[in-house]
Amino acid sequence: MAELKETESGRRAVMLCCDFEDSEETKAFTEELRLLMESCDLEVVCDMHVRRKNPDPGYYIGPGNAEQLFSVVSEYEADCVVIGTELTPTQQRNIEDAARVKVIDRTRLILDIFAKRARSNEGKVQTELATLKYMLPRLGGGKGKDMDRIGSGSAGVAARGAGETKLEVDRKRIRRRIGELTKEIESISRHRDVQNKVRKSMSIPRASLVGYTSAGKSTLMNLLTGAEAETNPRLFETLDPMTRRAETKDGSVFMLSDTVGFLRDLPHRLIAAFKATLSEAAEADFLIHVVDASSPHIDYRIDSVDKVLEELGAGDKPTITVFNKCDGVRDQSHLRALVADTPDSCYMSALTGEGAEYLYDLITETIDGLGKTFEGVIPFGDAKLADMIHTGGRVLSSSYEADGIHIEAVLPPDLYGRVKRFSVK
Ligand SMILES: Nc1nc2c(ncn2[C@@H]2O[C@H](COP(=O)(O)OP(=O)(O)OP(=O)(O)O)[C@@H](O)[C@H]2O)c(=O)[nH]1
Ligand SMILES: [Mg+2]
Repeated sequence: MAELKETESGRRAVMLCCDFEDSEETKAFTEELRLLMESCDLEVVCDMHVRRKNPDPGYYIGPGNAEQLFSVVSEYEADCVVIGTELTPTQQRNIEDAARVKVIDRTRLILDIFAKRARSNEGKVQTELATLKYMLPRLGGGKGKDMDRIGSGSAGVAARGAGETKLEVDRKRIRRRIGELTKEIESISRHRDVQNKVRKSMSIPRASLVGYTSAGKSTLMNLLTGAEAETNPRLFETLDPMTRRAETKDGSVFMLSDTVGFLRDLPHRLIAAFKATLSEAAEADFLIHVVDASSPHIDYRIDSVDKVLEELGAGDKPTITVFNKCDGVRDQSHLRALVADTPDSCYMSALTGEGAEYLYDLITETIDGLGKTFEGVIPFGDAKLADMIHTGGRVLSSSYEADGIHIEAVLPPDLYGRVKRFSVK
């Protein structure tokens, strides 16, 4: 599908970042671009920085710098230039003309990684849609010839109507495909809505793992639920959401979802295309934000995740922050300071299980905070409700008496609503 061509893998690339300011953020952003490039098998042969106050509307890096690129590319015998931003189609074309080599922007890199990782139909459809929308305004210009990489069927010359150029045919084909994919995504969203309703009707609290890519979400998922989600240091290992039942040590049951990781300035079209997948976070009762505590860029990443959450309308959900990978942090006092400064947080290692008990305590507290305490007597004729309380709530005491089942439990609001008529308080 939309992957960079086979021949582009393992290619020599000039990495170019525009530094609008000199900050830690700029450093973090540059390091991340390098990782994205490596994930696309591009070898960074030259790391170039251009200082500017503002992006140039026609050339992003400015016409002079674009001209200079030509000699850098020649000197390093590079096959392409990667620029750390999303370029407008015009900027991309202009830089390609000046540098006389293919120019790949950051969005294209991320789309390519998503295309490589997508396994499920949902992941593939969402990635293809985002890619086509990215490509449509870029067709026909520069060294891209992006159309050659899309889809399996090729609308060649024979498929053209009288007077239509190849470009027009390509555009038509892409628009048609975008229409088909949009419909497919609507049906995926409907299916997800039904699933969410079913989960909601089970009256079990729902938690969603969120965090920067590679923070250890899937590793934590496996620890808490016994699932066997793929874990890998590569970026964006998880694309397809997974939900499993989990239970804390003192019997609080919850459903836990793992989903796609976040990244600074995740391309907007990707967030839009992945709305169905990302809605796991927006639907959850509470979030578990996993942070890689061994990274030097903790604040930058927390901030990036918070921004995406806000965009998804999940910014004000109850959130537990887990400073993960504590086994890789030498400075333990730093970890303790992080936890002290962050409400509802703990540090642990999802890999070794060290510190998991603190997370379990926080989950219990959060679920209790969501729920209501029920104290009542369930008639024997409604024993099913007692079963639901045992499954979906945290039972503090329960006994069979002559008049029914006496139960004291902390229940999620939905379930509390269903049994409150038997409350004795
Ligand atoms: N040392 C150490 N490594 C960890 C820990 N948790 C996860 N890892 C490693 O970090 C890498 C990324 O872990 P994943 O669980 O795949 O991360 P993720 O957040 O699911 O990543 P994406 O799905 O790409 O967003 C893997 O190589 C894990 O083995 C930890 O507590 N300690
Ligand atoms: Mg993962």
